[in-house]
Amino acid sequence: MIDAYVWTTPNGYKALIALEELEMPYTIHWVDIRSGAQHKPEYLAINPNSKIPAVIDPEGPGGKSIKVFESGAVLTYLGDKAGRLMPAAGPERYTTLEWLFWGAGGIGPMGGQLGYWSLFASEKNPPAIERFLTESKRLVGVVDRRLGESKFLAGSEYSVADIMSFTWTRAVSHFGVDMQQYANVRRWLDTVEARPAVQRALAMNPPGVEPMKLPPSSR
Ligand SMILES: N[C@@H](CCC(=O)N[C@@H](CS)C(=O)NCC(=O)O)C(=O)O
Repeated sequence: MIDAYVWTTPNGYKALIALEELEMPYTIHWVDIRSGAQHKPEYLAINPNSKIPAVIDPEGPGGKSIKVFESGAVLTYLGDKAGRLMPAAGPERYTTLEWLFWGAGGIGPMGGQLGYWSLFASEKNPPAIERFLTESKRLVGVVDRRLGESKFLAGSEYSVADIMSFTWTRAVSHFGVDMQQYANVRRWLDTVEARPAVQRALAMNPPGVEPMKLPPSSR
């Protein structure tokens, strides 16, 4: 049984979506990042970077327990273990990795900064909002062009690359990016969001915690 260390944020949902899609048995450990649980020594032993998500698989490679942190590594690990949503070899694997890394270095951190500066920062900083809004729009434009030529990010098949960027692309529609300009992205968001596994994951919430309220989506 896999142990999943998550919280209800775009990065946490990536791991939950993958586990649901791959129908892997797992136990959820809610790491309350609002109260600093990610900095506790017991969690640092799982993820030295103090962030969610992370997983522990007691039945890892060679039958040995393995810890995996960073959402891109978690998705790669789970897809490889299941032999689904992650091509095992060939050019398709590298295309999937391209988009996976693109999500890790692009829409994830830029969308996260946009959310912070536009919604959560205690002081308004217009240049910071402008910088991350401009970059997030540019990145959503990249996805839109890609999805104009390909049904999913890594090609004709849904993969971990879609899971990687779905949650943050969806999030920036609440942070000021006008999705009406990106018809291919809206089609893709609707397709991914409609998947039963995605619905199940997005409905998860730690007991007694009020779901985060965001401004309306531009979708
Ligand atoms: N590059 C990391 C980013 C993970 C990340 O930023 N997680 C956030 C939640 S969305 C977190 O744990 N924040 C806690 C903190 O910053 O202290 C990944 O892709 O896993």
